[in-house]
Amino acid sequence: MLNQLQQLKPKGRDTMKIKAIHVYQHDLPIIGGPYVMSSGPLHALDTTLVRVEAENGVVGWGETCPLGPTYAPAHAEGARAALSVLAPGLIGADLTRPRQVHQTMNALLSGHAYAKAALDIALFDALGRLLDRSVADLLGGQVQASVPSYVALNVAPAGETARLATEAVKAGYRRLQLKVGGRDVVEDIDAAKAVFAAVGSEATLVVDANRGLSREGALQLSRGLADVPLVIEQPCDGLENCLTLRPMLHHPLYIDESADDLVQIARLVGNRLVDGFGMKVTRLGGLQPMMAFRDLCEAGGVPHTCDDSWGGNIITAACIQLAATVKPSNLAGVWSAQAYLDHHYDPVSGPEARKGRFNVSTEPGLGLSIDPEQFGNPVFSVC
Ligand code: 0XW
Ligand code: MG
Repeated sequence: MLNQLQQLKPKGRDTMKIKAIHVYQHDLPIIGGPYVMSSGPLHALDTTLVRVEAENGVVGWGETCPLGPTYAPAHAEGARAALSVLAPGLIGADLTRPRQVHQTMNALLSGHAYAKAALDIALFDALGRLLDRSVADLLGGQVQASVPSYVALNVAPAGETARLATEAVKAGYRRLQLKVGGRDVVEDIDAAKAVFAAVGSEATLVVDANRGLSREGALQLSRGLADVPLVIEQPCDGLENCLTLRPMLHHPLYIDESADDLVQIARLVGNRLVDGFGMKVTRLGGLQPMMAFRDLCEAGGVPHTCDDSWGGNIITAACIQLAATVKPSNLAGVWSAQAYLDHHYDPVSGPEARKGRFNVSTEPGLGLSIDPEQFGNPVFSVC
């Protein structure tokens, strides 16, 4: 697909160069909140949206929304500051060459993958519109027409968690991620046991501490739940803390926050050091590097999610389009913050899970139609 495009006559190429980049700040209050993880409650988040315009008028949208300033080495103002460094250097770049754009971004700014990802996603959206193909097509083609979603359950009393788990299973979800940590481990054990008693084998149960447990706490959790089939996700801070625990756990180990480098991930997959990943599309820099991650995990038979930390329709659509290209047996699920948001960026086509699954748009790009007016004036524009 891209190869054909890159054979276009030179005159046609100028029209596919980036003409302008607009960056918006947008508040995402959490409805039905707060969202509670081991680090505590969150009541609202601050997302950054990127609109890329090509010379021929084609537009693409990207998004990045850190989960507050401590979930990862990322924060909202940092995303916009990084984008202010990157954007000027991308004017005139060829949007049909995402690999070249990444090389340009890396020559302009080290790190800041979560900010680069917003530009990457916008370019894939624009390229899809240019070629009249979905982003999934640009990523190798979708292999399923819908993808499974999953629900994250707050750190909460056992009875409340079991009730919400029962509701989620009734709604069609077959994977539940129970947030643990930040309290006595005995309460986490009680909550997980209550959820298992409520839904049993109707759903895959994951307990995710978001780095919030000590090694001893993680061992106590696994031993206390030895007879409950579940996955333990990112129990402790630090990759080696988690890896050295794995032989002592009664459960499979997923890594999330600590999986932030493709070479390190290759080691984890190649040496069979983990059982899966909770993976954010923005963590490695967007859809371009996520293709390598996807293929590496498929080759190694290591399942993973296609999530992001937070965000609205744009980031959810990007996760869905990528997930649609993942071998179904290797896809653990697609989480979306949409259930916590009071609006869609695209009221007509904004992704909504139905019966625990997202339908995969086959429309060009991300399949969204977004009115920039809803976000007010850009924080800055470069052209
Ligand atoms: C459940 N998520 C995908 C959404 C929140 O950002 C946290 C994250 C996780 O698994 O850690
Ligand atoms: Mg996680």
